[in-house]
Amino acid sequence: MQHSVDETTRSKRQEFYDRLKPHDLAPLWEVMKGMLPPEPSSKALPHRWRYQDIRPLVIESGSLLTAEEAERRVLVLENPAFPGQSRATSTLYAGIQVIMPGETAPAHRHTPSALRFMLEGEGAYTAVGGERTKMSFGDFVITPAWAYHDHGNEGSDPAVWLDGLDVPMIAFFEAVFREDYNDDRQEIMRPEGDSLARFGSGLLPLSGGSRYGLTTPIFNYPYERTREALYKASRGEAVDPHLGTTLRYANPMDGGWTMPTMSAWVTLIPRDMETARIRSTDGIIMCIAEGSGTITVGDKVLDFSPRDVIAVPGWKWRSFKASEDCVVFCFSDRVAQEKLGYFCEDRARP
Ligand code: GTQ
Repeated sequence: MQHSVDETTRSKRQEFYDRLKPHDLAPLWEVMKGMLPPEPSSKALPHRWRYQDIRPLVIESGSLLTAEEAERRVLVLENPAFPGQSRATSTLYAGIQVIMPGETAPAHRHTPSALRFMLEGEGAYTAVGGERTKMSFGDFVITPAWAYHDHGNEGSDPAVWLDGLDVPMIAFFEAVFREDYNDDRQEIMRPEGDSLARFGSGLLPLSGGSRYGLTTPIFNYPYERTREALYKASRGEAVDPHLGTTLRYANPMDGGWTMPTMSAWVTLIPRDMETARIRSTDGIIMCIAEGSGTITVGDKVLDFSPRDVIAVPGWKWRSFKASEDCVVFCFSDRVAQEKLGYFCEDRARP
C-alpha cells in the first residue's frame, strides 16, 4: 500500500532515523521492499564474449608474462555490471586461460572448486590427486575444492580453455583459503586414465567413496563420449521444446551433480530449432562448443559462434535459435540453490 506523508511527518521520521545511526540501528520499513522483492531481478547483465575478440588478446598475454610469473595466465570475463569484481554472473567466476607450449602453471589448492571447458590446443594436461589427464577440445575437466592442481602444455600450440570457479559464492561466505604446493608440479602416483576407468566405465570400486568428498571422482569427462551420447540420445526420443536434448554431467557415486557448488550440463539444439522460453533462478554461463545461432536473454538478442561465452543472469527468460546443430556447454549455481531449497524454473508454453 502507498502511504503519502506530509513534510512535517517526513522530517520527524528522518530526525528519528538520524538518532538510530549512532546505535548502529536502522528502520526496516524504509528498505523492506528492496530486501524482499516480489521476484528476483538479477543485477548481472546478459552478456556475450566473442572468442574472436578474446583469442588474439589472450595469446598476446602469453608474450607479456610467463605462466609461472602469472601463476594462472587468465583473462577474467567480467560481467559489465560488475567491473573489477571478477564475476561473470552474480555468484560465478569465469576466465580464459592460456598455457604456451612447454609452460607449467604451478601447483596450488584452494577452497573454491574449479571446472574447465577445453577450447584449443592438443597436449595440455592438468594434474589432480596424483593423476594427470590430457585435455582435448570439449573436455569437461574438474578440480575439486582443496585438491592440489597444476597444469602444463607439452604440445606445440597454445592451449586455451574456459575456467569456471565458484569464488564469488565462497567469498560471500568468507571461506576462501589457498595454499601453494611445495613444488611446481605435484607428484604423479597413478597412470593416466585411472579415474575414468575406475569410476567412469559403468563400474565402481566395491568399497570406498569418491576420492574427493562431495565432488565426482571422474575429473575428465571427454568430449568424444559426451558428443556421442548427445547425438544418440537426440535420435531416441522427441526433443524437449525448451531444452533440446540436454544431459547433465553426473557424479557416478550418487547420480547427482558433479560438484557440490556448480552444476554442469550440455545441450544439443538441432539445426533450425527455436526453443521455447524458459527461466530459472540460477545464473548460467554457457560456452558454445559447436554451431551458431542466437540466444535471447531477457530483451537482449545475442548471436554466437563456436567458443563464445555467454552469461545468462538468473530469472531472465531465455531461448535459442539454432542456424546449425549447436552443442552448448553450461554451468551454473543451480546445485547450491537446490540444496538450499529454493531453486525453481518456469517454462513458457511452447
Ligand atoms: O587454474 O587454478 O581462472 O586458481 C582462477 C584461479 C584458474 C586455476 C583461474 C585459479 C585457476
